[in-house]
Amino acid sequence: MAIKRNGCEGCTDITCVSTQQVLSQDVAKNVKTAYDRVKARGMSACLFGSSGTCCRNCNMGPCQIIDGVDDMLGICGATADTVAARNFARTVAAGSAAHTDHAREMVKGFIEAAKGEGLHQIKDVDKLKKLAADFGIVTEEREVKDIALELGEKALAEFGKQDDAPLSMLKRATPKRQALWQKLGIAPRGIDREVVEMMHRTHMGVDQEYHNLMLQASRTALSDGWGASMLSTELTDIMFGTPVPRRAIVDLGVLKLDQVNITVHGHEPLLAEALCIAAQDPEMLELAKKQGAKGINLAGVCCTGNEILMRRGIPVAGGFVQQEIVLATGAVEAMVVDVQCVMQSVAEVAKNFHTDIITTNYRAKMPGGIHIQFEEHEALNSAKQILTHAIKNFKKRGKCFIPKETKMDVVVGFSHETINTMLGGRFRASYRPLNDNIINGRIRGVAAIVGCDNFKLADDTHETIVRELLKNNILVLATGCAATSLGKAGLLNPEAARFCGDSLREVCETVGMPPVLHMGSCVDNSRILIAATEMVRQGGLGDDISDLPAIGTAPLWMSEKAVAIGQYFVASGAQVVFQNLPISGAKNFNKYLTEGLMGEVGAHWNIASEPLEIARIMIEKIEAKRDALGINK
Ligand code: CUV
Ligand code: SF4
Repeated sequence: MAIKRNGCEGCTDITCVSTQQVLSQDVAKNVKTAYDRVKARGMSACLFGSSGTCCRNCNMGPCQIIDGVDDMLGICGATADTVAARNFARTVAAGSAAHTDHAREMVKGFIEAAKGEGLHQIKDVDKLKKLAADFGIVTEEREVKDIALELGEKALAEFGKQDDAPLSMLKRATPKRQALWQKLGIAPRGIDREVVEMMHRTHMGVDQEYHNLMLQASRTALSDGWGASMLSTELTDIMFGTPVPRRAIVDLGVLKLDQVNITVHGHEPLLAEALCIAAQDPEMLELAKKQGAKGINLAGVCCTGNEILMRRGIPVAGGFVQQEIVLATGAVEAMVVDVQCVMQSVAEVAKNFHTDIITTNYRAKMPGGIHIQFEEHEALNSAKQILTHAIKNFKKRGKCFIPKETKMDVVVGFSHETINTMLGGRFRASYRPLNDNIINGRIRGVAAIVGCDNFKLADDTHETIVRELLKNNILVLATGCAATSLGKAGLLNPEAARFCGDSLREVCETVGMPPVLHMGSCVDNSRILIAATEMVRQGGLGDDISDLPAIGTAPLWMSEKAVAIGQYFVASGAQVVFQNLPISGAKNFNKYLTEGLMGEVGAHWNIASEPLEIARIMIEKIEAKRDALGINK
C-alpha cells in the first residue's frame, strides 16, 4: 500500500515499507529525496529528449527534430532516425565505458595480486586456469603466480588492442554466434577501441545511417558483455572467490543501533573487499570500542553491495532508490562511495546528520564529500584510514531511526558454476538437468530480471513482474538493484517456492533452491551470457542463445549501463523488454530496434511500460520459443 510521507503533501507514492517508515519519522523530516524532486518538478519531461530526437552533437544546434516534417530536420539535414540512433548509440557507449573503466581497475588489481603485492590473493585456481586457457596461456607445470601474471597482462592488453582479431573471450560463445558476429562485422576487437569508434561515428557528419550505427553499437556493447564485464566478473571471482550459495539479509533493518554503520556504495569490489578485511582488524575493532560501539557493521548499497553480498554474505541496506533513505535513518557514520549510481543528493541528505560521504576514487568527487583516495597498492592502509574516519563519527550520532522489522532473509551466490553443480550434483555438474526440466515443461523457460530501480515506476515493479513469471513456472535469474528489490520482497529464499506454479515449485523444493537466483551485480550479467551458452551446449534447446526459451528485462532501468547490457543481450541473441526507451520520435529506427534486429541477430528490443504487460510479453516470447523448438506438447 502506498503512503504519503509526513509533512510532504505532494510526494510520490512510496510502496516500500522500510522507506515509508524512515521518511515518516521525525529524524527524516528535513530530508529531501528524489521522491520529493520528482513531485516538485511540476513540468513534464522534454518531448524531444524523451523521444530521442534532440541533437546537441554540434554547435549549429541544438536541433529538435520532428519525424516526417521537412522543416524540422537538423540544420545539417540529420533525420529523426539518424539523431535517435546516434543518441541511442552514445548511450550504449557511455554504459560500456563505465563497465570498461571498472573492469580495467579490476585487471590492474588482479596484476598486483598476481605479483603478490597488495592485499589480495589468487583464490580460485581452477577458474584461473580455465580463463588462462581462453587466452591461450600454457598452464601445465607452471606456478600459479606466473599464470596469473601472464593472464593479467594479456587481459589488460585486450583494452588497448589495435589489431582486428576478436577479443579472446568471444570464443566462449556458441560457434553459430561467433560466425554470425564475424559475418556482420561486429566481433569486438579492442575494448576501449569500440567505445572510441562509437563516439567518432556519432560525431557530427560521420555515420548517418542507422543500421550502420547500430552495427557499431552492437560491437561496442559486445565489447562490454563478452569483454569488460566478463573479464571483471571472472578476475574478481579468481581473486575474491567464486560465489557459492549463502544466507544473508537485506533491507534497512540491517543497520545496527549499537555498532558503527558504514555503507559502501558504488561498484568496484576492490574497495569494498579491502573495507571488509580492514573491518575485522583488531586495531579497528579496538578503536570502535573506544568510541563506545560494539563493533563495525558494513552494509552495501547498489552493486558494490551485491558484490560483497555474493562473496561474503555482507548485508545489503538498499538498492539505488534507497541510497538517500539509508542516510535518512541518521544511523550511518559514513557512506563510502567510488563510482557510478551515486546521487549527488547524498551529500545534501548527509548534512542533516553526523554522516560523512567519503569519496575514494579520483574520478568521482562531490561537493560536500570528503575525499580519501583509495590506493590499491596500499589497500589495507587506505581502508583503515577510511574506517578510522567513520568510526570517529560514531560518538557524534544523534537521534536516529532504524526500521527493525524490515530485514529479509535471502540466499544468494548463484554463479553459473553454482547453478551447474546445484542442478547436476557435484560429480555430474551440468546444465543438462535444467535443460531436461525445460524440455519436459516443468520449467517453461528462464527470465533474467536485471538493472536498476527508478523513481518513474512503482518500487514494487520487479516484484509484480516476477510473481507473475513464477506463477507461470518460469525460473528467474536476477542481478543488480532488481535483485536487491526482489530480496526485500522475500523472493530470494527457498521458501518463496510457494509463489511458483506447481511444477516449478516442485523443482525448487527438490533442489532446495529459491525460484529467483541472485547472480550478482551489473557486471555479473556476463554470468548470464555464460549460463545461456552452457544451456545451448548441453543440447536439446537449439544451437544458439536465440533458440532458448529465455528472455531478459530491465523494467526500471535508469543507468546508461543498462542500455549497454540490453544491447549486448540482443546482439547475443536474447530478447529484452525495457520500459520507455527514448526512440519513439524516430519511426524507422524504432521499428528497426523493436522488430528489424531480429532478422540480423535473432533478437530485438521490446518496450512496455506496465509491469504485468512486461511479464505477459516475456511469457509469450518464452512460449513462442518453446513452440519453435517443438517441445510444447
Ligand atoms: Ni550496477 S546500474 S542502479 S547499481 S543496477 Fe543499480 Fe547496479 Fe542500476 Fe546502478
Ligand atoms: Fe543539429 Fe546536425 Fe548539429 Fe545535431 S549535428 S546539432 S542535428 S546540426
